[in-house]
Amino acid sequence: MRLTTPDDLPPAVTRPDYTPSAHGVGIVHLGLGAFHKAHQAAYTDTALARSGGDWRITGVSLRSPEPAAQLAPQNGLFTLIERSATGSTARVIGSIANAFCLGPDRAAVLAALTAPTTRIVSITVTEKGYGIDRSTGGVDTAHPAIAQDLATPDAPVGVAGLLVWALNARHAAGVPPFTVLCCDNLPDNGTMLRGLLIDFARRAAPEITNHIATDVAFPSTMVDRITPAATDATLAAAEQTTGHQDAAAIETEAFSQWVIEDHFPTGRPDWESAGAMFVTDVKPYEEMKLRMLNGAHSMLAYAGFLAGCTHVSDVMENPVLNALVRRHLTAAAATLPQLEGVDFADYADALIARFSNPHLHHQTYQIAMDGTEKLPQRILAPAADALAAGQPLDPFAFAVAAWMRYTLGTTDAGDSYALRDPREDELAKLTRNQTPEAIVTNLASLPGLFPQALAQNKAFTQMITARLSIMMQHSMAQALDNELA
Ligand code: CS2
Repeated sequence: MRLTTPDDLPPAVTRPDYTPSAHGVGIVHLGLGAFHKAHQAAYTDTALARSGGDWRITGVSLRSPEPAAQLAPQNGLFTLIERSATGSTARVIGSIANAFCLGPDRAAVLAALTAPTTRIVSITVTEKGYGIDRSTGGVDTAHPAIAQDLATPDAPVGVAGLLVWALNARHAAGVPPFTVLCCDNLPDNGTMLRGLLIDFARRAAPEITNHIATDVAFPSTMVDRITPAATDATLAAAEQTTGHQDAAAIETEAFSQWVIEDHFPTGRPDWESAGAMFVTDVKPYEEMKLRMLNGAHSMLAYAGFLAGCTHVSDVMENPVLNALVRRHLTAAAATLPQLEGVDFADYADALIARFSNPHLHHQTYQIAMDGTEKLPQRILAPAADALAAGQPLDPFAFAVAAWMRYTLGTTDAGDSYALRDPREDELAKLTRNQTPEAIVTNLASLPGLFPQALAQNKAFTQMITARLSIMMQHSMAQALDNELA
């Protein structure tokens, strides 16, 4: 039988400690993917149990019909399997009240965005979902959703278009604005989204620009929970544990972290009761996580995938790669200002343990996607700081070379794979039949990617070229051996 009620679960499965239907909706979430379900939905579930409130979630996927098709027949319920190195637990989450897909459910989504009861709109659409021009901080007019929404702002399909449309409609109706909560792995994510919306509004609805700039809160957040894409094995494990079929089940790690700027003029759930940390400045936490966790992740994904490692835990079992992950974490930590109460060496140890978790089947290929959207904040910004401070650049040069090698789209054995990067056509043009030198020069001058100081630094580009040459002329395995020789 399908999971449709929390009332009929075996004792080993944790159920919502509240009556979901007794709580109204206060949050609209854009981007109803695995990460939202493992992170914000889980925090909200705990906060509802501990402190109550009308804070359930209307989840919206902007394009894919699957999340709503899986969740709606289950009344929004789903199983969250939490796996640590030593064991697994399962809980059923009750915080999602509605699950919509923007296309077919447009009227319901727009109604939710304009409802006075909606006080927060949170977002996880991945780095590429926003349509930010990284060189200006404004909109990328070539981004499909931005282009469409600028042309027809009254029928929005993307994040910027929907939010500006909804803030405009609320303002016109005298309804206070919602708080906009970006939960993607972007630096200074609240400020970034604010800049994007202001630029979009200037072009599409100038009369609302001032309201967005002065009256709308955009708290920044650092979000963390490693969440692999669900597989058939996930669904089978959920069914075995709960005794119910669950098309929306996901697996994640036991660890989770959420650091949030406490700026919610229209209220918020009691997320601290679920372990969230409220601070006045999220930036140092964000930088630590982006540069250490995500930076090491990207490096190990490119090098590991090409060295034949399917999962992150396989990477960690390879002694050379394991040592390179540690080296990368140390180099990234050296670029960070001190953060009170946090020891970066302990944080690095914890990351090594998390990456090594053998029960989490997190694919290197999943992390490798969208490299052009991830590299700037994860690898290139710390590399630029390391350059300015005279710190070692080899770890960053190796990571960049591994990404460049990956963009070629074939393994050392000659098998091809899909790149899955929004700029893959551009990448193909710049790299096809080129020498390592030309590839480095071409990719380093891609707009919005390399900070100028790095692109123009011969020593750094030569360090990348030397490594890329070995990767292309020999193999990733050879490059790995050379790296630690
Ligand atoms: C990963 C992240 O896929 C990726 O790019 O680096 O999704 C990572 O697992 C999360 O940020 C962990 O919080």
